[in-house]
Amino acid sequence: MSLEKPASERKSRSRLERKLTVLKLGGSVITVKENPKTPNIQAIQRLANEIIRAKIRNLIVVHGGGSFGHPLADQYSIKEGFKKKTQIEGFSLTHQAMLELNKLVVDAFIRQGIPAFAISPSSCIITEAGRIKIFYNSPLAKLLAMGCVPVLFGDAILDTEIGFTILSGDQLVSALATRFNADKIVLGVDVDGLYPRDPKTGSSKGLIEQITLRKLKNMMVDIGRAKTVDVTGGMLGKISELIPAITCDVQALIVNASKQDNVYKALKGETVVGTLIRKK
Ligand code: IP8
Repeated sequence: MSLEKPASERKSRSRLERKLTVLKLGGSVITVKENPKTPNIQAIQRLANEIIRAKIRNLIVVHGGGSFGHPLADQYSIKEGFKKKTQIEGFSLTHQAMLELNKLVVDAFIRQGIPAFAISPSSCIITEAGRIKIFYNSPLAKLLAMGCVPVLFGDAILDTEIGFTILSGDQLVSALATRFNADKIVLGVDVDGLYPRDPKTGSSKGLIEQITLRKLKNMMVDIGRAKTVDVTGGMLGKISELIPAITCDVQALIVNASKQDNVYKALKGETVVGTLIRKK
């Protein structure tokens, strides 16, 4: 009796062992943040076009909540956990809103010829006090082996300690990159990268083009000591979620996905304006 796996399974494994990119499309890029449940269809279509043109083989896409998930999650305090019955409606509504946005994204991808396949994080992940605890990732692995592009999203999710919570797309990106041995994370946001100061308050100077994990952590400690708010417009908080993946040698590239061809260039490995974070 041969213990060797059938040829089909061997092929699947070798595909999975190939390096992979995890792309996050920020909610502020693919939705109009000021108007509840308003997609930015133009941006979604442009990004779909950039992805297909980049001809990336192993790719997982995660998108954020923007004006679909966040207003409802805030209204019903979903992140804080299950405290009163009236929140259950909000838990459902937040998830449904994310499904609506996910459908728009996946439809646009399929129209462009991307073999996209929607995966609901709440159907395969359970958190413990807000951190991913259980992740049934076999369907995702099989989809990748088949050449599909799984498309996930930040979601309203069940939690072993607090009943339910919000799983951010950023935590999900990091977990996916680590579990699937990615070599690169591309974080598509609505600013050019990491600044020592918030670009939204006027300063456009001083974009950090490259930073090591050690320097990044020092920067976070300094900001913590100064007890100031996150001076990078929330960016440091997002990046702190990526630390587990960067520690495992995954490179993270932050680019402005609101600007034409930045995601394309980042996926292709071409020179692009942004911030590259490496372990060393
Ligand atoms: O926009 C949160 O994901 P994010 C999604 O990546 C929800 O923080 C449901 C608010």
